Amino acid sequence: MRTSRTLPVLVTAVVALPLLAACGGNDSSGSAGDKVAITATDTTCKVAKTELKAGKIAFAVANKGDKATEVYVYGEHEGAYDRVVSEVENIGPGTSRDMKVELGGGTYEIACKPGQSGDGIHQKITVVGAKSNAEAEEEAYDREVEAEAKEHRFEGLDKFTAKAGEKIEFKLENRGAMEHELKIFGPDGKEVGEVSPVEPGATGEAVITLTEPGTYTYKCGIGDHADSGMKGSFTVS
Ligand SMILES: [Cu+2]
Repeated sequence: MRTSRTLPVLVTAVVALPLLAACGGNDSSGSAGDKVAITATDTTCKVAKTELKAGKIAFAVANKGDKATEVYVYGEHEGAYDRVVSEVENIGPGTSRDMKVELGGGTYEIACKPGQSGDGIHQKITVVGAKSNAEAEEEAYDREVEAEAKEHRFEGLDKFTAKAGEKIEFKLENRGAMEHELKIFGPDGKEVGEVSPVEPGATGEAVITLTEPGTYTYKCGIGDHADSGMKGSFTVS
């Protein structure tokens, strides 16, 4: 009985130590722990630190605006900041989301897009350190296309075209009641990549480089979905 009475005191002491440690020794102002805060409103996009160290960086995005927002990290490509390195979408008003990305040395732009459309509000950041590694480059892409799958058709791809060499992130939102996937085939009929089967209500993605010009075809490879209408084509020029 005696020993059990002293136990809560001990637990309190142990818990209190890490809390005290967390309060001191934090040298980076404006960040939550090791995260770099991005505060988005309907008219501003504030990045707490604009000079960062190369490596794995966690941004904590807080949407303090009235509209849903999305935040992008753009890398530089031939003088323009239009190479998507990372993004987080559908951040509702009053909510926060984390965005983790590995950045090599160089300059980047962070863009908040209130209302999830347009070019957004850009803030340049400088990353100090070694140039980006191959792994991070692999995840970067030129732009994205959003498609939806239903029984039995794809939507969002009928007007899609691309230029040869473009690296596209295909995003597939499954708005149907069955599992669907998106397989893409090059002009020679060989598969160039796929968004693996996606559960109803979920979203899947794949970054695919459209190397050769020509007519590409796509389909859902599950069951007889393609024959029921889940197929199509697009042109790469
Ligand atoms: Cu399907």
